[in-house]
Amino acid sequence: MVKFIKSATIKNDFPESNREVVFVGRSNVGKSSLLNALYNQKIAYVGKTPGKTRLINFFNVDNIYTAVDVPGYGYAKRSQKEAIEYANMMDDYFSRIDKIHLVVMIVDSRIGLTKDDIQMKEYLEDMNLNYVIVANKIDKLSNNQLNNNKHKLFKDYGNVIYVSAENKKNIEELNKYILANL
Ligand SMILES: Nc1nc2c(ncn2[C@@H]2O[C@H](COP(=O)(O)OP(=O)(O)O)[C@@H](O)[C@H]2O)c(=O)[nH]1
Ligand SMILES: [Mg+2]
Repeated sequence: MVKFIKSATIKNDFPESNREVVFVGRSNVGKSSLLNALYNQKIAYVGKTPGKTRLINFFNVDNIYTAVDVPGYGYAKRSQKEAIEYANMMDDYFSRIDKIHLVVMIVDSRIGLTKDDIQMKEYLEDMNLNYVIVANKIDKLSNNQLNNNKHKLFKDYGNVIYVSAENKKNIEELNKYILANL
C-alpha cells in the first residue's frame, strides 16, 4: 500500500526516512501518470498545467521505501524568482544524498534526452547517484518507431526501461527494477 507522508519545500520539513526512490523528469513527461500507474492508485496529480506542482511529495511504499515526487524541471514559464526557489529546493533535496537509493529519470520515448534532461543526468552523475532512465509514452510509437528510437535516440544511455503510463506496458518491469535496486 502507498501512503502519502507529506509535502515539503525545505530541508527542515523533509520527513525521516532511510531509503528513498526519487522520480524526476521534465514537466509534462508523464511523471504523475507514471506514479499512479506504478502504485495502482491515484496518488499523484495529473495536471493540465505543466509545472504546477511545486512541492516535494513523500510517499511510504509498502513500508519498504519512500517514493519522492519532485517538481518537474524545464518549465519555461517560471519567473526568475520561481526558478531560483526551484533550484534551491532541488539542491536542498539532493543534499540528502545518503538517503537516496535510486533516481528514476523519466523522459519522453519519442524525443530522447533534451538539453534539460542531459543537464539533470550530469547533475546526478556529479552527485554519484544511482539512476535509471525510463522512457515513457511508448503507446504513442509503433514497434518500428520504438526500435528506431532505441537504436538512435537512446543508444548512448545504457539500460533504459521503456514504458507507457497510459496502457501500463512494462510498468511491472519498472517496479521489479526499483525493488532490485534499492
Ligand atoms: N499517450 C500517453 N500519454 C501520457 C502518458 N503518460 C502521461 N501522459 C499524458 O501526458 C500529460 C502529462 O502527464 P502528467 O502525468 O501530468 O505529467 P507530469 O507533468 O510529468 O506529472 C497528460 O495529458 C497525460 O495524460 C503515456 O504513457 N502515454
Ligand atoms: Mg505532475
